[in-house]
Amino acid sequence: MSFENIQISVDQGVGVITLHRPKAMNALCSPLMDELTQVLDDWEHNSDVRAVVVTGNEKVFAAGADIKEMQSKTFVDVHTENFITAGWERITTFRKPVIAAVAGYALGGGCELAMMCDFIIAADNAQFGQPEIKLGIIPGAGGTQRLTRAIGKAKAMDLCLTGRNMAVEEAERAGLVARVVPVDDLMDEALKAARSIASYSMPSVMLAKDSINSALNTSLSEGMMIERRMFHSLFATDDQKEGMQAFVDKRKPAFKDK
Ligand code: DAK
Repeated sequence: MSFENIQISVDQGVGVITLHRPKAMNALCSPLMDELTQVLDDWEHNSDVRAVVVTGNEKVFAAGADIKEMQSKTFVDVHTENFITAGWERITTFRKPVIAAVAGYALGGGCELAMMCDFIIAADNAQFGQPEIKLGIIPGAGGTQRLTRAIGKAKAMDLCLTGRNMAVEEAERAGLVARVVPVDDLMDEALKAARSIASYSMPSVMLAKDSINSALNTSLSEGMMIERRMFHSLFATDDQKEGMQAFVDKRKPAFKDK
């Protein structure tokens, strides 16, 4: 597969998607989102891909949806076309873990795309923001919803209403990013994390992801029940036996995803 707006590679169980529209600050135009969807559709069923890293370049992760593409659209256009909605939802339904490796600007839809990933590893030059208010609109892909759940109402209001950027230290303190690393180490760190996830038993990795995601949509008691049932179900796998036997034998487990 070759694409115009992204670059892809697969190595050691990890698929890497690099957003690549350098002249437009990686603005997320519809063709780019379609390409992202196509790759994720393919990798969902590709057993060589056990974890995914989505990244940009050193200066920008993505500066949002493509303003020039949206500029002339009317309410009727965006509503009847269901403008860009379908492509944007794909990453949230991808079942294997996805890490966002963010350097530079992650603004508007760029910040929203990063938040759709399972966690964010950020470079020390990263900046996050929802500047849509400056364009006369509001966020449309989770900037008022996922951001509020991630960092709370006060900071989400501050960012969405003022449109200011949040530097990476503040983003880490607020709980938006999992770790901050020097910009030169970003891809090494993201790949190391993704490879370590890829080395585990896929059934347990996928159920861990499902269980954490259920925390956002359930009461604590319902979530605990989901977690308990998923925990119990993993005792039906060979990999649970292998993982525990390997611990007792003081050796590395050889997981088979069975
Ligand atoms: N769209 C289109 N082009 C963009 C762009 C964008 N978001 N961001 C930058 N560019 C283009 C610039 O126009 C410029 O193009 P030329 O003039 O060279 O042709 C080129 O990239 C370089 O940008 P700058 O000259 O501005 O570069 P600087 O280093 O000076 O500034 C910047 C970098 C990132 C601070 C600045 O470019 C900037 O503020 N960009 C706009 C950020 C922004 O407002 N983002 C929010 C966009 S609205 C939805 C899903 C998603 C969304 C909505 C709905 N659904 C699923 C329904 C999302 C909406 C948004 O993201």
